Amino acid sequence: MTVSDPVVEAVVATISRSATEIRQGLIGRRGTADEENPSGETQAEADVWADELLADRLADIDGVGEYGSEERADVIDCGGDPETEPDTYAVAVDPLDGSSNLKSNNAMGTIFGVYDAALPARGETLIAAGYVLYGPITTMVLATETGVSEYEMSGGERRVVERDLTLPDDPVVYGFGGRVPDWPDDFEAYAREIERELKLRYGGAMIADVNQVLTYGGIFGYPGLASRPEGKLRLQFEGNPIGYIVERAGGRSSDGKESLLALEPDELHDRTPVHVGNAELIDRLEDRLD
Ligand code: P6P
Repeated sequence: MTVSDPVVEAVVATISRSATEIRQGLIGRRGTADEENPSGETQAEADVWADELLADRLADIDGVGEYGSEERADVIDCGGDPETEPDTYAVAVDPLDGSSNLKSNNAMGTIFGVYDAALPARGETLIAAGYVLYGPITTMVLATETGVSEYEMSGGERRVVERDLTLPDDPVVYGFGGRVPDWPDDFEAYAREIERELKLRYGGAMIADVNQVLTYGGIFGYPGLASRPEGKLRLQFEGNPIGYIVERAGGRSSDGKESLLALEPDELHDRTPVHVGNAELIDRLEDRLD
């Protein structure tokens, strides 16, 4: 099932074709590079390699005006201005979300967002967002204005397995990042309520945990911490794309106060608290947080 916008379809097809190669390329790249990413985190060899592979291929697409990555300090100018030129977009990528799971061989993935604006941009300017999940099966979840679809990936191609993916009404799972002693009191109180109602599913890679929420219903959150009130996750590369997907699937996103997609970014690598899941759980969270 292709996407109607030809530029978005070209981006999605390029990432689909690269997914099999990235998964195969993880073998032998489980070490760390001698570099840090712009967020000050030690890069995995695979982070750098996957970013270079995706940058080369996505920057070449007509209609991709900019490429931004969690692994790069600055946006790459691909020869178009998403602010002034029609059908010209900015692509933001987290090449390997959860790459620290490589060492333990646990799930991780690639996140992408297609913004109809120059980066850094508000999530409301997204026209498509998705992720590839390197799990037992390589799958892609893709959200556009028309809804959310899930694909199984094989041999560089994608096959649709779910055309209208929506959050189940009755939540089942939850996963909250950060250490409990570092949670603000109001978030801890909320977490104590939720842990009595739902089952814990937290694996260290946001998209694998979010995929559980999309499959079973529930909530994933990485709150602002006492030691880091801005939270850990990046707005452009993690919060906005995942918020877009979950909202298109009938759920909500929030930084604790409002939809992630409404947040006005200052910098390309801004961090934000991220909460996504069933609307009633997000509403309750916002009511709980002072
Ligand atoms: P922690 C991975 O590094 C990531 O950015 C998200 O994918 C994940 O949800 C979170 O950080 C894990 O953080 O503190 O549990 O290691």
